Amino acid sequence: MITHIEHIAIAVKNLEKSIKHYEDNFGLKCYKVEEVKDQKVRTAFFKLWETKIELLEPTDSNGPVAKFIEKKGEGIHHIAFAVDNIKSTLKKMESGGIKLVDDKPRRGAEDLLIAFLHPKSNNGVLVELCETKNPAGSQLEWEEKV
Ligand code: CMX
Repeated sequence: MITHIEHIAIAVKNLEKSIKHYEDNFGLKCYKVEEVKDQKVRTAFFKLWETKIELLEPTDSNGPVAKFIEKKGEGIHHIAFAVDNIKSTLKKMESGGIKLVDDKPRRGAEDLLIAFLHPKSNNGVLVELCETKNPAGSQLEWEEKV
């Protein structure tokens, strides 16, 4: 049901400084900066084949990334797995006893359908499931999934 690692997200205090770090020292190219208002973050994306590195900078001290940095400092915030069908994956996870943060998919960065699984159910790692929009499907079909 998991096809690949969609992204690895890193919590950072200063997005511009961190973008420069990954560009200058790792030779990666940031292709997009996007604010996700409801998650209280600004994000920056780098592509490495089919996997992305996502930097997360908090925009509000009450948001999940600000709380994470305050508690643990900068570092890996979550791992996101790409799945073919997020709804059925969530159902399967829940029936297997995994604690869900989101019991139904919602829209995340890059216009993906996403849902988080609680770190307490995954060896202390926050896990995100992502289903990419089917390019062949209509917007309506996609909306119906949310
Ligand atoms: N990775 C591992 N553990 C984490 C964590 C993370 N990213 N975030 C929180 N935790 C742990 C805390 O350390 C804490 O553990 P202890 O009880 O052992 O101290 C526990 O989870 C509870 O943490 P909290 O600070 O009290 O936070 P909440 O319970 O209010 O929320 C969580 C935790 C995971 C439900 C919340 O952060 C969440 O809903 N996350 C999903 C959304 C998100 O992270 N959005 C930002 C990214 C958005 C994007 O990529 O676009």
